[in-house]
Amino acid sequence: MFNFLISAKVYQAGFAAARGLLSIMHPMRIEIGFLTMVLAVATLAPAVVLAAGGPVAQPSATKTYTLYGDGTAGQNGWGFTANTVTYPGPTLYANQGDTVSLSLFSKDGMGHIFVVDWNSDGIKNGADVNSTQFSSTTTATAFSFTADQAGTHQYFCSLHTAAVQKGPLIVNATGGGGTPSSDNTTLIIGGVVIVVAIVAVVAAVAMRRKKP
Ligand SMILES: [Cu+2]
Repeated sequence: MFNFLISAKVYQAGFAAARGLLSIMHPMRIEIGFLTMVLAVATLAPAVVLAAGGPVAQPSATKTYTLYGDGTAGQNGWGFTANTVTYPGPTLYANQGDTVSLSLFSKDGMGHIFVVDWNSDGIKNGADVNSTQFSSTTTATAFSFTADQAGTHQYFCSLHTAAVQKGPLIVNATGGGGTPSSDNTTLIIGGVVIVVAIVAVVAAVAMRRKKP
């Protein structure tokens, strides 16, 4: 709605400038030139609005992480590498709707199961998603899930429990919350470009007709 108000302002300013230019160049053709511009802008404006504005969520992407799990007391937790295992483990980030693609390894050679604790109760149940059990220190076990719930969540190992292996998963909300301010900037630039282009075309046509 705000976008439409801005675009209307831009086009009004464009029309005023174009009218002034045309009245200097060829008074007799003001109305024809103006009508041409109105038709052209009416055709192009919806495309600009669609391209620049609207509550369109950013396209989903794939976030890729490598995680090493360790359930051995004194060195337990998760790490992006075998040598950086901590408790709690490193934060995994995603935008809502992203696919999180994990390559899972075992640091200590024991079996682990990676769980996303969507319902935040510390155990694997309900809508929680989990990998298969993995224990290889050298061969990755792949596990992907959709980050469909915005907010700060935790992941953990269901075999060693969250008390031994857990870490944060932050899912940023996208879409439905209005459009970033940069969208308005894009819209204004798009509107100005179109108006200037139309003025140039109409001016060129008017000048050409003026010649004998
Ligand atoms: Cu484990």
